[in-house]
Amino acid sequence: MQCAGTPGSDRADCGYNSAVAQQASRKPVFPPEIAPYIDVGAYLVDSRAVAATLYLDPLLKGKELILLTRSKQSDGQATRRWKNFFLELGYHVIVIDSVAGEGLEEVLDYLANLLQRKLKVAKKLGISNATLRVVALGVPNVGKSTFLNRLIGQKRLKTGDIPGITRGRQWVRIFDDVEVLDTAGVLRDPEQINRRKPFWMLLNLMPYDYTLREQSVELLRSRLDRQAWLKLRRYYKVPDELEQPGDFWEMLEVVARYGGYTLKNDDLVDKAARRLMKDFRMGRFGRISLEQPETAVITSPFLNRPAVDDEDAM
Ligand SMILES: Nc1nc2c(ncn2[C@@H]2O[C@H](COP(=O)(O)OP(=O)(O)OP(=O)(O)O)[C@@H](O)[C@H]2O)c(=O)[nH]1
Ligand SMILES: [Mg+2]
Repeated sequence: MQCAGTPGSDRADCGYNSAVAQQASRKPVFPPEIAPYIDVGAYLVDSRAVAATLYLDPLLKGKELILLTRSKQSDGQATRRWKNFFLELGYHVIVIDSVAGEGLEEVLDYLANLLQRKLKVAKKLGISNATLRVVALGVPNVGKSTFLNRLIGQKRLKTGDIPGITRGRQWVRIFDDVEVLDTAGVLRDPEQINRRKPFWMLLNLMPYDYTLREQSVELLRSRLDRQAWLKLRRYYKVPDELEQPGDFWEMLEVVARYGGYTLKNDDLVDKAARRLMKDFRMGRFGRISLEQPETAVITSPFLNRPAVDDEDAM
């Protein structure tokens, strides 16, 4: 398989892409036969690009817990509207930030509540040691392992800022009666992967790929409101009279000008694009959401009302 990184890109990029191909070929991230024993499918979804990072597994229908993560980096109003969007569909949803610690108490309360209900049902059936089983799911690098480490309260699972850190599955007992399963990134939507990729590259959910740079930069440019542009202008020391960039090229010219170079060859275009995307991720232009519930293309094939959440469903 050909590596899709920049020509001459390192082996890590190529390794990632073969992992992508493997998972996109519908290799399950957990054995389907364990689905009936899982109580909660905790879906980590990036609150900056909810539709582009959303996957729901039909095997866990009715057990969804949607976690809108990295809340400190997304636009708060957009995240609230996304929360309402899922609530109206009947899903349970919690806004979290695993690094800042936001929303984790609410997750623990939610799990404690489910555990109580499971224990009650188990007692009725004469089962003495019931365990609540939670599986963390989501696209590569979205923050599954970081979230679980925060729940556990220790760094038990390997994390890192490149996609593909978790390769296999790992069960971890977090309390006497709660177990969590960490999984590798799920990519089960081969038809829609190309639409999602520019978002993923912006969010560092996949390695830099020069063939996507125009789409990714244009995506970001088109989402910059006046306030974000003013922040960017200040950050890159752009003269006040300069108009907001009208296209991908003008956008990169701003970055290059700040760096003291011109976009005279492909390497320098890449340099400017990488720099812009990194600064966006670092929050230099403020908290930006790339998708809004009213306009986003939502393609997760399994997005519909979950089953009625009652004790019998446990
Ligand atoms: N600011 C912020 N950073 C986060 C958050 N969650 C994860 N990260 C960062 O995102 C990067 C990826 O986190 P991981 O937990 O390794 O992601 P993953 O989904 O397990 O990744 P894979 O195992 O590669 O699929 C790390 O650098 C984390 O510090 C969050 O809520 N807020
Ligand atoms: Mg991981």
